[in-house]
Order: sequence, then structure tokens, then C-alpha cells
Amino acid sequence: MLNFLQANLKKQYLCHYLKNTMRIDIITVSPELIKSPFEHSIIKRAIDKKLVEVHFHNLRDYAINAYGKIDDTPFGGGAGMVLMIEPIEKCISKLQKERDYDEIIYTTPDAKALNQQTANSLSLAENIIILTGHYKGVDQRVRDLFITKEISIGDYVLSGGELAAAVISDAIIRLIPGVIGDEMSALTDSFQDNLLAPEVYTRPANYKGNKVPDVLLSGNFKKIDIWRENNAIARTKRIRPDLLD
Ligand code: 6GU
Repeated sequence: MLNFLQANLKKQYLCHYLKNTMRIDIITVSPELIKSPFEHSIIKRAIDKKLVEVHFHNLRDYAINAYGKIDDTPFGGGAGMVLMIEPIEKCISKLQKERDYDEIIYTTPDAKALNQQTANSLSLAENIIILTGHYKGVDQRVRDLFITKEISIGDYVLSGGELAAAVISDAIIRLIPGVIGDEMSALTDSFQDNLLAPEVYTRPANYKGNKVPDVLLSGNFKKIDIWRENNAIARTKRIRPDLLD
């Protein structure tokens, strides 16, 4: 945690002086499916402020023939289509000729699940590619030859990796220094210290007899900090005891 805080701070200064912009290239069969999460709220603001650039690449533009062929049936038989290596290699190598990439990520349910630590470390990268899984997956040689990191977003199956790529990008982008106004707010989120966030309340202090804990109205910030810490620990024990192991 401390290492991440230090690295995040360092990036904050470096970005300020060098004016670097993080770049995410998303290679997908359905660019339209994935674009809208980048057009709203915090992520849109990050793009508008030039703290991050997100580029979408339609794999179909790298098809092996004029009919737009990018997938084929699996050798050995079985259901579903497999994305071919050639279009993917063409797209990745075009991007690699333009700049170096820190990671080439593949979204797939058969990988380790994304966690805050992975998001923290990816937020320090300069350029990343995310290849989104689709259909029955990609030819294994793509994973062996080009992919440096495989990420799932949990133990359930989505109909494609596009939503996962949006989730991963969001988790990364909000950590880039300057994206969230109050820097401490991203760094004190649930999971940053393996604890769930404490409960929060706002006005009215009494809603139809349901009262806000007195301590939060006390104005005693030391007591409030202690209450929040204890509340976070109690909630974590109750809801996610695995985080405390
Ligand atoms: Cl990354 N892709 C798909 N298709 N399903 C998922 C996933 C990814 N992560 C969890 N389920």
C-alpha cells in the first residue's frame, strides 16, 4: 500500500512536469458496445483533461479477407468460433510500431480476477493494450505469443470481454493522478487497505425515526476517525471475512 502511494505520488509529479498522458488501446469486435462507459462522468472528464487517451480498434479492420473474416471453427471440433491469430497480430504489431506497451492484456473468464492491487499497478503504466475476448476465445497462440497479462473480472461468464475491458479501464483511470479531485478519495476507497469502506450518512439526521450515529454529528474528528475505522473492520468481518485472512 505504501509503495503504491509513493509510486502514485511520483507519477503525479512526473506527469505534471512531463505532461504524459496514459494511453489505453482497446482491440475489440464490438467497439460500439464498449464506448459509452467512456463518455460519461469521471472517465469522460479524465479524457477531456487529457489525463488519459482511449482508442478503440475494430478487429474487423484487420480481417484476413474482403468478407471481414476474423474467426474460424476450432480444430478438433466443438461449438463456437475462435478468433484467429492473424488479424490480432496485424493490429497489435501496427500499434507496437508506433509506441512501446507496458502490458498487453487479454480479458477472459479463465484468468485471475481483477483486484485493487492489479488496478493500482496498471494505473502507473504509460501505454496498455486490452484485447477483449469473444465467442469461444482466441487461438491459444495469441495468448502464448503476445499477451503479457490475462484478467477476469469475477467468477461468472459474460457474453464477451468488452464489458470486462470497460470495468478494468474504469478501475485504472480513476486512479490516475488528477482524475479524482481529492486525491485521497481514490486512495482511501474500499479495498485500498483490504477493508470495506465505512458506512456514510447525510441529511436529515433523523429520517422518520431512523437516526444517524451520534458520533458523526459530534464534530469530534478524532472520535469520528476511530468510529469509521471500527465500522470498516466490523463490516469487513461480517461481509468479506476473506479480506482479513
Ligand atoms: Cl474478462 N470475459 C468474459 N467473457 N466473462 C467474464 C470475464 C471476462 N470476467 C468474468 N467473466
